Amino acid sequence: MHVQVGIIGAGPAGLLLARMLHLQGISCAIIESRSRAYAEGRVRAGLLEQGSVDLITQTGMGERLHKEALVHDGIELIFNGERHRIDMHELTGRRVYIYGQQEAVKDMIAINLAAGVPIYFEAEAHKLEGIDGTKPTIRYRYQGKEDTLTCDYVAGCDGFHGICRDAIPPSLFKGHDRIYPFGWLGIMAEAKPTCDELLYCRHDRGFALFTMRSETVSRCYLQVPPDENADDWSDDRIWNEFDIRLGRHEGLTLSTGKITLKGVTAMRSYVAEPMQYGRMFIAGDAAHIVPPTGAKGMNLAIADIYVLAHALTAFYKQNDGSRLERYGETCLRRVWRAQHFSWWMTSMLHIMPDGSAFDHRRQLAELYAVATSRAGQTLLAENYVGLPFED
Ligand code: RFL
Ligand code: PHB
Repeated sequence: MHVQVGIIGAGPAGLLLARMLHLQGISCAIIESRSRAYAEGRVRAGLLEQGSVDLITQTGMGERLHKEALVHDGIELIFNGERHRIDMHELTGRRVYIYGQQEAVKDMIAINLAAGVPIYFEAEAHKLEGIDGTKPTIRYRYQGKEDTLTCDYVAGCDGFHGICRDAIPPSLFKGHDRIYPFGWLGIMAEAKPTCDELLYCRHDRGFALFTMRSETVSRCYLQVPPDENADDWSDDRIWNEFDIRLGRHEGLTLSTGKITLKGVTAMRSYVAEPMQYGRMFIAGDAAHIVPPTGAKGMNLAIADIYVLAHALTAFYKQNDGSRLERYGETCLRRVWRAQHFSWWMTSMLHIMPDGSAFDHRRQLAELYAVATSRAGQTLLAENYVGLPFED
């Protein structure tokens, strides 16, 4: 089979790219190692920036999102026994949306398939050939057989554990990595949200985040040691810890319910440079990872695709390859801003296991500096709702 763009990975990045290319009449196909049910059931992100929602809407994939998403104007920071609200809409004119990543993925798969974009599920790409020439080939295994997809360009949307990033020659490649000495225990619960906005809590026992998926489903996270076993956390222990880290505040009571899912996620920051080699471009988690505190992972994947889809369109429609040449450079400006923001939110809100009394006092001072000054709140809000897309 031959297509103009061969896409590896049916996560948010690969699926959005397929949709944007299809709308421009550029042929593509997606190779995805997992089954459709697995890709649609994977619980991950939940917060979309306004710009991500606008792009999903413009590409005709926002119908269910606009019916079901919860729209948020602000967040709260809770520290030192105090609640501080940041009114992001008043500060920036923009909002954020709560809509489960797997719901967005379901919508994108259905719309791509209905439009006739081929998605090969349970097809594992294992080798790229000729990406430094003019006819790249993706080798993959599908239904027990070896197969090939030839294309003009390869889009590596295959997540952090994919194969594309490793196809960049080591002599040209640099991976910037930071591992954090803690992880997040994440739960999903049949419980109405504790508050109708997200609560980011810094407590001496560790960070806690209260978020949600709907008016009846809570999604909450606790800072835990990175190698923590989720099975060591009974439901009672989990709710008790959330109760302590939330603290006592007038009009705010922890809402509890049946826990339907729990798991521990490691926290890291990672950037691959460059994000392209020859005729291959990497996008989303294949190229960068952020700790989830800033809610940037899926949004960065979407922002990369905005750049890549426009660059491929300029090449095929106007014979202008200059945007493709600048793809990685353009993306990395935003990627490093999001890296800084995600690192900043993480370091400001988590307890460092080896932190001294000085570190704790300094951290509280920083939180006061942000939460009690309009300039500080604006810096946080502008980054949280998302920087404008550029291409
Ligand atoms: P994905 O979603 O990992 O998709 C990559 C796809 O590639 C497939 N694949 C292959 N297919 C064929 N052949 C191979 N050799 C392949 N190797 C891999 C995989 O099966 C998969 O389907 O990457 P993508 O598209 O770049 O999307 C990135 C996002 O998934 C990720 O950044 C977010 O989930 C991160 N994230 C959050 N992002 C946000 O914007 N807002 C949030 O609120 C947010 N919260 C989170 C998060 C991630 C979390 N975890 C579990 C890591 C909360 C958590 C707890
Ligand atoms: C989520 O809803 O899963 C979520 C929201 C905000 C974050 C991280 C995760 O910062």
